[in-house]
Amino acid sequence: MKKIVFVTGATSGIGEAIARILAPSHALVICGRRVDRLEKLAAELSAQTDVQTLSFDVSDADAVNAALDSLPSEWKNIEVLVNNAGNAHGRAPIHEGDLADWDAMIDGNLKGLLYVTRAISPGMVERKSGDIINVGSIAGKEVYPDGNVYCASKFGVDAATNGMRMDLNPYGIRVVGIHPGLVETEFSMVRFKGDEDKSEGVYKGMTPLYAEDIAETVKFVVERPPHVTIADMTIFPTAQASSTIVNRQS
Ligand code: 8X3
Repeated sequence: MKKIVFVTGATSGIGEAIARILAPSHALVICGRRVDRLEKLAAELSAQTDVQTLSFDVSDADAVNAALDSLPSEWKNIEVLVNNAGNAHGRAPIHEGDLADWDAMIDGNLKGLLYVTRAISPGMVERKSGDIINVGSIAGKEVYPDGNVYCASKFGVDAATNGMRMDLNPYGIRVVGIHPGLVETEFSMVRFKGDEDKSEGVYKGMTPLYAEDIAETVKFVVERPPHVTIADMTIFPTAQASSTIVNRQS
C-alpha cells in the first residue's frame, strides 16, 4: 500500500483540499464529523487511491481512540498525520465572550489536535518515522482585537507543535507548523454563525488564499526528502501583511 496519510477536518475547506491533492500518491484516512460529506469524498477519491473514512469528534478523547482502534490493522501504520480540524466560533471582546464558543475553540483546535496526536504518535515513535503537520494560523503568531480565545487556541497549537518537534526529535519524526492568513473557506461563515455579510466582509476587496494554496504547501512539505523538515511556515495572501494589515481595494 502507498504511504498512509490521516487527515482530520477533511469534509471541507483546507482538509478536503489536502485529501484531494494527496490522493494520487497516498492512501488516505479521511476524518470528519459530517458522514454524508465524508462518504461522498471517499467515493470520489477511491477512484485514485485506497480510502478509509472515520467519523468522530476530535475533542472527544474516547471517540478518537475508538475510531483509531476501528481501523483495519494494515491501516494502523499512519505515516503522515495532518492535524487540520479546527474552527473559529464568534469574534467578540473578552468581556462579551460566549463560553460555549470558547469551549468549542479550545476543545476542537487545541485539545482535539493533542488527542489525535497522542493516539497516533506512539506508532511513529515505535517505527522511528512519521510526519506530523499541524495547521495553525497567523492567529497563533499575532493576536488581534476580539480574537482573544481563538488566538489563544492557535498560540497553543504553535507551542504544542514546537514542543512535539523537540520530544519527537530522537525518533526522526518531522513536525511541521503551517500558519495560514486569510483563506476563503467556510471558516468565516462558521465564525460568524452564518452571517453572510460579515463573512464576505472578511475577504472584501482583496484576493484571499484558497484551500488549494495551503494543500499545495502540505504536498510540498510531505514530499521533501527525509533529511528536510519544513518546521514552520506562515502563508499570507499577497494582500495581507499581518493579522491586521490587509490591502483592500474599494
Ligand atoms: C484564520 C486567520 O486571521 O482570521 O485562522 O485569524 S484569521
